[in-house]
Amino acid sequence: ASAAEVRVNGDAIVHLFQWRWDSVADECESTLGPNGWGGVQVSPPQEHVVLPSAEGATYPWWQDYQPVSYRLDATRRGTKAEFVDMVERCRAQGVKIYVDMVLNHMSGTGSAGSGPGSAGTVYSKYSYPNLFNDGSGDSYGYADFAPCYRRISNWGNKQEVQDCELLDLADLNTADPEVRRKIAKYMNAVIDLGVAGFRVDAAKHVQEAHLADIISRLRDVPGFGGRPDLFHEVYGDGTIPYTAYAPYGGVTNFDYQRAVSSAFRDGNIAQLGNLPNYGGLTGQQAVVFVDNHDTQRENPTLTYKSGARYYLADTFMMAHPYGRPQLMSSYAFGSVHGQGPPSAPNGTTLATDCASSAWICEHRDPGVAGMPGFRNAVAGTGIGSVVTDGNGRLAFARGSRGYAAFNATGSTWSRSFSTPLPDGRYCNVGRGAYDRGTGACPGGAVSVTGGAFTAAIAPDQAVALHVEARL
Ligand code: LM2
Ligand code: CA
Repeated sequence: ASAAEVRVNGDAIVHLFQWRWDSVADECESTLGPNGWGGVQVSPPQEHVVLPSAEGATYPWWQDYQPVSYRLDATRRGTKAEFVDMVERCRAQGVKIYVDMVLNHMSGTGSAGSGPGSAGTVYSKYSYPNLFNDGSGDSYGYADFAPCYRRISNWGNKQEVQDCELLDLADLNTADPEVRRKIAKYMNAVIDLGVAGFRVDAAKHVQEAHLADIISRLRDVPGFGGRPDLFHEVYGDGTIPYTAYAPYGGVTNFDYQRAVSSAFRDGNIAQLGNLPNYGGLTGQQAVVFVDNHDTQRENPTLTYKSGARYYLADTFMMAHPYGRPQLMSSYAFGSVHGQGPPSAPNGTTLATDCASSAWICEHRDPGVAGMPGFRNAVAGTGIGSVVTDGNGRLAFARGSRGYAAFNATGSTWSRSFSTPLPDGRYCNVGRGAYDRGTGACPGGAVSVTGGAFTAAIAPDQAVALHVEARL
């Protein structure tokens, strides 16, 4: 297809955590493309350790954060052919694939100390003899790892945080241009397949100049065109601020995550109209989220387990212009940190079934499904006409293209809202996606007359109206 024929959706990304490649492809066609999602973050596609039993879990999800080669041909989520098919089917829907890129480290210690990986490569910590299986002989040996060779102990020392081992994981010596060449070789291999972006895992643990050099080696994206779109996973602090990584792409904003999640949990949202630059990041620089795969386990302020209030926070995140939203989409999990996704006895992941209780599929919730459409319709507008009522209620306009109201209290919010929206009948996309083709509007209609509408917003629900969903 020529560049003009390539459809591109907006900036909203959903993390289909641990989904099989074929399930992601199906979801792009059935749901993500039609609802206007711009991207999917997929779990790492490179060969990883395989742990039938570790820390109380069978095949823990975190196997994937211990790569043993850059081979794509066998992860628990499918084959290389299935990966390629996914990239192409999602692209046809305007949905970019973002690869979760583990480049700081390889495997760790303990039960993952050595063995064959998911594609059969024999490895041990500091020894990865066959990185590409392409006859190149590219490998990593002991000298390719940062000379610290021990776990990070002083988190107040930048050099140690970047050049010693995170969680005892073998820390790649990115000071060496040959190491950077091999990392970029893998990234270019997936770019050539059509991957359009990367979530850079543990970016804070890699020196900024080394990341800049790796990025400079990347090729343009075929299909969508342009430079690959990267965002860096940085848990900013006094030693290494978020802003250190802003010159190299988007940056994950955990300060936003903590502030916005607790504001919703506590019913204290009236202050969220004009958001500060959390962590020093501007809205253009920040990637924002209510939870991610780590916080939902380790710091669960709000997750799917919290119910409607959680989904309301996601609705807000999608409606507000600050940051690029990244929505978590989970499988159900209990108290074991490493509990893996629904799997076959051999450790390969089962197809996603959003109708089963084993998969949560937050992105299909009525509070979320219509919001990429809202976001795409109001892109480029600011916040106006802010209304509050007590601590738990907030409404705002997005230029004259959209309007949204949030009720984070236990009682119905009934009132008339003045809005810059043109008069007309609108679908409430805060309670379900609007289907332009069929005109289906599960969220119900709202009429704007004389520059105002009246609504009775149920507890922990929202109203969201925009000009592309006029009935
Ligand atoms: C990340 N971002 O910076 C990921 O978002 C996070 O999920 C990863 O941790 C981490 N960094 C490394 O990529 C997960 C998980 C850990 C797990 C690691 C590596 O949260 O529990 O650590 O992946 O698989 C496991 C064991 C740990 C052990 C380590 C190394 O849980 O006890 O440390 O492997 O063997 C001795
Ligand atoms: Ca490092």
